[in-house]
Amino acid sequence: MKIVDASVLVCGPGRNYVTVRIETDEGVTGLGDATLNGRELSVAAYLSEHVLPTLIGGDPQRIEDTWQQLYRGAYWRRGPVTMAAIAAVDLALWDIKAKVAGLPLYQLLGGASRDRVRTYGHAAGRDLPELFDSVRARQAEGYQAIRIQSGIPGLQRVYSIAQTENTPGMPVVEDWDTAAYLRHIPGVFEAVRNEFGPELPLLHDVHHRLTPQQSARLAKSLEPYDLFWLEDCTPAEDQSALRLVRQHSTIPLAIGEVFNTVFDYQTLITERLIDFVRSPVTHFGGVTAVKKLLDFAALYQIRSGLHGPADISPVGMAAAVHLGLAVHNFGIQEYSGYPAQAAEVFHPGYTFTDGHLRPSEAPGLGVTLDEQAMAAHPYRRDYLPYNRLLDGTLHDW
Ligand code: CS2
Ligand code: MG
Repeated sequence: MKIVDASVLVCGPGRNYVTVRIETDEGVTGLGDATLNGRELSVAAYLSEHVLPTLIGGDPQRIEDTWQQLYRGAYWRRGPVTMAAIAAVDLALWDIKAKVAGLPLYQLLGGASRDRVRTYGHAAGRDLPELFDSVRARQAEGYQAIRIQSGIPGLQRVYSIAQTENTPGMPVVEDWDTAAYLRHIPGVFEAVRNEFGPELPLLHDVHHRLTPQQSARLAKSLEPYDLFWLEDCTPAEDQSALRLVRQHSTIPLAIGEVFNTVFDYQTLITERLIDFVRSPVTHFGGVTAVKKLLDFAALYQIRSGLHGPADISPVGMAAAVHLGLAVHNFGIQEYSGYPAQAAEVFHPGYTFTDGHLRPSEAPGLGVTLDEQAMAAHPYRRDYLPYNRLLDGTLHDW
């Protein structure tokens, strides 16, 4: 079996997605997700200029060897662009291998360790009534675990709360004030617990905005509300930052959605500074790399909580669901759904019921693409927002 074609498909059904399609001489096709939010075309160019031409004529069954060649052979290692590109190829090759075997991907990863994959959804509101409505809406959709994000008094534009109009093609600038945030958030969790009871698993994402000292204070103040996890409290590239948080709190910690390799986790895992790894299957070198990460984490009783917002395409999400069904140390899967137009392009195969995902039983990842529909949704340049403090200083994500 040989690879005869490999291409990059870029589309924008409600938001931008980059997909890799690898074709073999035996007519088996594999799909991979190469989406890197706000930097989409850099991965597309990395693939089409530097990676995909080297695959033609190669053996699609040699997944590990292809991974090593793309990682070690390029000289330039790591980084989100490189690792998103490697992930996309890796996913497409696993898709092909599982289709050739006639099995859903999870069967090649050891088979099912559970019946279904628990997810968490996103609730957010500018104030408590809006937030409570949002929690109820997620519960009505079936979610049994919910991430809570809230507006902050005095701040007009807070990430994932109020949609702000931006100059088309330019990033939105949002507001941040750490002192106001630290004052407000514990009361939000107290109110949510009082309203929804002690059993609903609650999560919270800090988006890397605090110092270790501020994070330790927040973690202590949230302890009475029994969070499932506190996510990304400190800037992720500083692994030692979580030592201080750990010394002061038993709150479960999750981090890693911006990590690209296991080396970003080395201190965090071996010193047991976290409880959940957050990397997506995409951006981290694919199923091959995340499976190894999870096996390493399992030695330290650390579980998965893979990144799964709408900027992980349904192709990447399908891979995460197969992996989540298979690995023993599964924790929870983020799943926030997709813009309605995405369903015209991606037919993901997996199903979502009662807050749980189940992979397709079709061979491979189980995802199919409608390329005609794709043509109706072209790419449009778009950015993530960023933050400034009230005096104009640029702040951490
Ligand atoms: C967030 C993401 O899902 C999460 O936990 O942190 O929404 C993140 O902001 C985006 O994926 C950035 O692309
Ligand atoms: Mg996050």
